[in-house]
Amino acid sequence: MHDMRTIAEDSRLLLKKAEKDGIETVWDRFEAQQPSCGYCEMGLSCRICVMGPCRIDPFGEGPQKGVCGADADIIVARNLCRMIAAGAASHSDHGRDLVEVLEAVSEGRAPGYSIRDEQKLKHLAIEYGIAIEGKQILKIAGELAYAMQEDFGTRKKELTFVKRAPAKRQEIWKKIGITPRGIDRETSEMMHRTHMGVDNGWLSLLLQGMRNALSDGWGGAMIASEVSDILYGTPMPVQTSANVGVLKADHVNIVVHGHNPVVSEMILLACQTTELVDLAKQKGAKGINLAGVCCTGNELLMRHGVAMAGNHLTTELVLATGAVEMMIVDYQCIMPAIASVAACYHTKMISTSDKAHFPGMVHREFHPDNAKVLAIELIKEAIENFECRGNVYIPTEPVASIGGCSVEAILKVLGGTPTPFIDAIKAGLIRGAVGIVGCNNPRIRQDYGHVTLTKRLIENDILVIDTGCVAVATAKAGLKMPESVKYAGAGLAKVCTQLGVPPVFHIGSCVDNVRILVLLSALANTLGVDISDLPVAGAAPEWYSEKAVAIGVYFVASGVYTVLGPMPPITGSMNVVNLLTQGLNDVVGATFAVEPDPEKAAVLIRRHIEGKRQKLGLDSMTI
Ligand code: BF8
Ligand code: SF4
Repeated sequence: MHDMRTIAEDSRLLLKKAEKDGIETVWDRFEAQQPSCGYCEMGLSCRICVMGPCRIDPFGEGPQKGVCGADADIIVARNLCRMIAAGAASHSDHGRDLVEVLEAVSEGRAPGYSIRDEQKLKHLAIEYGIAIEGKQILKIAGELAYAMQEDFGTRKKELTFVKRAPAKRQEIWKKIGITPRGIDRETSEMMHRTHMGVDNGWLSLLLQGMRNALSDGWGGAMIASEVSDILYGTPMPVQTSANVGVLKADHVNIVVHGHNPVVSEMILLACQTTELVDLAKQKGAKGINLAGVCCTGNELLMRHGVAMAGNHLTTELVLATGAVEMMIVDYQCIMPAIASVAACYHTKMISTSDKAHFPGMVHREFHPDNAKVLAIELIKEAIENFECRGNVYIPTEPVASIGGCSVEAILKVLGGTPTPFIDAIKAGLIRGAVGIVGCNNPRIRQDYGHVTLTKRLIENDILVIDTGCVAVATAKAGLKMPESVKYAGAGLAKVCTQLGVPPVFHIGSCVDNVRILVLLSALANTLGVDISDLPVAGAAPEWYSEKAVAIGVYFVASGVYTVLGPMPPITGSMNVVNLLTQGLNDVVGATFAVEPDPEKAAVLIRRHIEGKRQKLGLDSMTI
């Protein structure tokens, strides 16, 4: 049975252990929810106001309108747009937290934090029109934080980073009126428009949905990614390892979970202090072992090579090892069930964000001014907890992997410009590139979508760039070492071998999907074309979250054809389905496709890439 739930060996073995220990997991709860509500699956239920809740009968026999008169198109579009708004808000609020840390650093209110990439700080300040000549670095940081905060509000006509997009793309956005103005403004307007009795045009709603998503991709998430680099360093290639085997039976194990490096970076610093390492040794451990899960894990992996214990569906199972002294969480993708798993073992569960409380966790709130001290206190408590440990079961050996493939790192490997990469594409050695992003979802066998699609693409000479939980899946599957070229086609293998890089690049956490936008803009600008002309695509084979919806929509609105695994809740409106899968081609030059089978998704993507190659006048194969 567990084989059907996951392809990851560590998850499979730990599921057996969890069963033995009487632990309920996400898969059990998923099964208990079946069959799920058909109205909700089709997007046909509405609970926006209390004249309802309402539902539309998809068979045409029952009601075709809600109490207010909203039809299927309106209800489906509104529901989707509210998903985009929630996703954009999540990334963007994460970005705001980083800007506030940057501001606190500039004012000397954040002990332990610093400016680690002055170069990037200066570049961004210039991009924001700030004069930097003769100014102290902290002064520049303060002015940049202020200017970025302006991007969140309503004082501008367009976001600063919109200028990063190719000119042709900016023109398209302008022409159809979806250039994002303020980060918070677009989310706020989206929520306004979807209130009962405001925007009842399914098309105009979806256009605002795209503008909202763009305010995430070219706004809030881009700020989150860039400011993280300023504060914690721009990633460069780094050796790491992945799967539950990164936990060490003879060490104090601490796991960070969530998304924002504001907390996890301080935890890392605390774990490295000699005093605490000595304390761990006094308590009979060999040292302190910090590991990550989900995206805050990716943040630490990218910048410091911190090992990765697992992705979304492994988060409960990591605790079932009995080897974790403390799990420290911030926000996003943290299942509220997780503390009840920890309660079966000695693991202490700590929540840290004023925005995110969880049942069964001890709440210890992190702010820039107390983070350093609090991190040390927590690690001490984790060390004290080592002696409470019971039996430990760490069933697998970790798999070696390379992370840290920021755009800067990729350009460095290429000698400073994208030209060698473009030459390899022109020569047909590399057919194209695909960004595979997103989550795990119990609807799909864990990691099967990610790993199968990645393998099919690289064996057909398509470079894969991944983030988030996909990046963890392919690391666990051993696809991220230079030796992994054995899985690649001859052309891609040749280029990767020459450069000494793997055929699958780990480009970061989910907010780092914006690095893909920056990379695509660089490629498009070098070729003098739009992003939608490039032989590239996006995919989210196992997505689950509202954030993933926002990401998918900003990919498509930026001109990237994107294939989803799970079907979004839109099938109740053929107008919405047709627009997203066909009509958008005429509007933004890209569409969505939905294909749960990764083998078939690979064929769709290869066809798309070969089509784009042909249009660009590059050689073409028939698939
Ligand atoms: O932001 S990939 S399950 S952990 S939502 Fe969450 Fe999805 Fe993982 Fe990261 Ni992204
Ligand atoms: Fe029903 Fe309209 Fe209210 Fe939605 S907004 S719950 S469709 S009355």
